[in-house]
Amino acid sequence: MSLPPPIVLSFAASDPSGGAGIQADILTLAGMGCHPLTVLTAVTVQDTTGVEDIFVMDPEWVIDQARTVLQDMPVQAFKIGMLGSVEIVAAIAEVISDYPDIPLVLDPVLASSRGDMFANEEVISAMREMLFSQATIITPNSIEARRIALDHEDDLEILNLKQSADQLLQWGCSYVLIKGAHENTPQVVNVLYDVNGIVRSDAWQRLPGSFHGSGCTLSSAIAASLAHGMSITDSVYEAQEFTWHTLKAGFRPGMGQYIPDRFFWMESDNLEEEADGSDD
Ligand code: PXL
Repeated sequence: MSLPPPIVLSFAASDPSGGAGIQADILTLAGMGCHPLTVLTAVTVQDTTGVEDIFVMDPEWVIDQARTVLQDMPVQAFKIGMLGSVEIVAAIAEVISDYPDIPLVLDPVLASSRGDMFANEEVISAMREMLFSQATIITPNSIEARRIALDHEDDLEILNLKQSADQLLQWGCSYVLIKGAHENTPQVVNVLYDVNGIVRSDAWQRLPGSFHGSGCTLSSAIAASLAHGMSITDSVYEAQEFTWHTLKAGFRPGMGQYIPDRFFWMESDNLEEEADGSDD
């Protein structure tokens, strides 16, 4: 029997389309050689065109799912996606506070890429108060970064991204990765900040099309890299590279958005390319 791969526990919601949510996390973690443990926070009803309904889990069920697997298996990283309610934020905050040495990647999901809302003002406040100080890294897009940094929905343009990052870091997370896909720039520029300023900045070719699940893929890929023992800066780079390739290989299975291909590397062409590279 072989040794277990690194284990990552993801708290997230089900997306039956397989594009985002816990399904994205499972595919990404498996694609990056990790074993996924999954704690469901909610069940959504959605396809590739939009969200129709959300059923939020009872917080006791969230706690029970997590405690049961945590008592059985050692975990190398936590990842948190859609939360669903203030009570679930509190439940997860309580569980993970017992594991302060395990890195935590928090994707502060406020809405789907199509604009379906997943978090209200109360959930945003609860995240700031109970989860940010426990997070190794949070991964907002630029809209979420500005929104969470402010106490109200108005004047979203008054903060630049550096100011937003500084504000988010003040709530206690070690790193903030602000994703730039929504900014009006020729390339997509993702910037990693800590309290001293910019740690790294990576520019990627902007790909055509609208994707469903890119944020879940990126945050899970960071958690997978951390679970493999990589540093935070290397994890952030590795995860961006993995995610960019999943988008480049993305496919459109339905009538809506493209879905990232988390197993792009299994394409025979890609495997052959890699084999050629290793001969150098
Ligand atoms: O990408 C954010 C996200 C997270 N979780 C679920 C989602 C989405 C986006 O649609 O559906 C369940």
